[in-house]
Amino acid sequence: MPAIVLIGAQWGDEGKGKATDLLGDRVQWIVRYQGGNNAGHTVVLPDGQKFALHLIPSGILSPAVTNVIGNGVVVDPGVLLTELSGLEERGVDTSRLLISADAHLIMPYHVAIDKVTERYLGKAKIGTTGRGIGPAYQDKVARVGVRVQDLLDEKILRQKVEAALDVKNQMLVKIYNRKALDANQVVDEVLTTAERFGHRIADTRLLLNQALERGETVLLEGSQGTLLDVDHGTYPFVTSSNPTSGGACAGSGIGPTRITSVIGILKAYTTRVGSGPFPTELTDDMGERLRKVGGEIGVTTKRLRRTGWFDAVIARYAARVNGITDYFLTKLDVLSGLDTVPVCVGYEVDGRRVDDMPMTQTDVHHAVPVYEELPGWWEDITHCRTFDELPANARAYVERLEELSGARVSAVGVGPGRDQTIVRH
Ligand code: 2SA
Ligand code: GDP
Ligand code: MG
Repeated sequence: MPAIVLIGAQWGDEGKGKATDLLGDRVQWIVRYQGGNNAGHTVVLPDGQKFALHLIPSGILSPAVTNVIGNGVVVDPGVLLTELSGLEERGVDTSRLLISADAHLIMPYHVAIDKVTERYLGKAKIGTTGRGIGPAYQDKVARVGVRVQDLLDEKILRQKVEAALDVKNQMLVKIYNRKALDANQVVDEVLTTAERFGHRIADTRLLLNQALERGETVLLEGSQGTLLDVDHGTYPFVTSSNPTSGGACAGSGIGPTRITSVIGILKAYTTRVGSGPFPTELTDDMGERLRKVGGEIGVTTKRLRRTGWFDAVIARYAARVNGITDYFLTKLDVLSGLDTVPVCVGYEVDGRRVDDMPMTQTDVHHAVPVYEELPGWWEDITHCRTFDELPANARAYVERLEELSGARVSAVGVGPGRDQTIVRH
């Protein structure tokens, strides 16, 4: 009766979509437990077809899997329908998608407030995806959110939207000089949309626990990454949910004793999209090279991702915070063609050497990476399928990262395709 958690170990975009897809034939259920359509998970099928998933779990492309949008997710109803019809147009069977009755809805006012807040923050902006994620979670915690189950009771829905707009319209009009939203229009629109997915609303907490009791396997797919976690990340430059493994229980209704392994997805270098500290960031030609060769462009917003060298302080931190049992090291192929590859083994903070994530954000901002130079390799490794086929220096790179990172590296990615994976354990 195992539950497996799969999380991003850095700032997201480590290749979680590919890893989830890879496990699709070994699990019966795949669950998204936090975030919303801020996520962008890429899956490349064996026939070369490429899919970008935002709200729907990456398991939708595995025919035998039941997919769940868990209670911890925030759901934009319009985006859900667009994503569903986009998949259906490409011949994907979407009948196996359920949505938790307890998930919260992203309403049009959340999107408006997200965008306008960022604009007003100016240089201090978080660099959000503008999808209304933060404002929707704010309402959830403030206990004024609208939940998926409210779509089943029009009277309650109207009451909640009217109460919310009483406050939000004041904010939009008086503070941000924007137009007020009409409660009736918001409700009518959301109800029209909901008619098309009402049959998917379910008590997913109960269904998942019953599945575990029957001995089925559940994969909990994190989005974003450890350092974007609202508790454990580089606050305030974070998302508004818990992408770390702890969030998987709260966001799905599965108890922690069910979890048997935690797979950390770790890129062979580092990227970040949005504002905030990034100790190993490269703002020179080498950063541009990593972005170009690695195709580092936001899947949701098309923003260019910031790039930098591998940071072992982050990997060790992620191993601890998530209880990682196995690392899947992705995008090793992107590093081919370098004479040497620097790896950050620790930081220097105001003249002090530190090996672990500093306690304060001020120190994270001041952290200067201490590098170890590892010899590079020039061979194209995208066709390698066993660890032994890799050039000696590429193997040594993986082994050194494993030593530094606090968990074994069980798989290595050498390309975006499902088969471009070397399984070690
Ligand atoms: P938000 O919109 O409130 O969650 O933004 C807060 C911060 O979280 C970051 N964030 C992400 N970082 C990496 N990847 C994400 N998904 C997309 C992708 C991003 C894109 O797969 O490329 O397309 O831009 C993601 N989602 C949220 C965000 O950049 C803020 O730093
Ligand atoms: P996610 O948000 O963690 O699912 O990752 P994204 O889809 O946002 O970004 C990862 C990108 O890397 C996608 O374009 C993937 O197709 C690609 N990718 C995943 N694994 C590998 C790999 O091992 N090598 C290469 N070159 N690309 C990979
Ligand atoms: Mg992504």
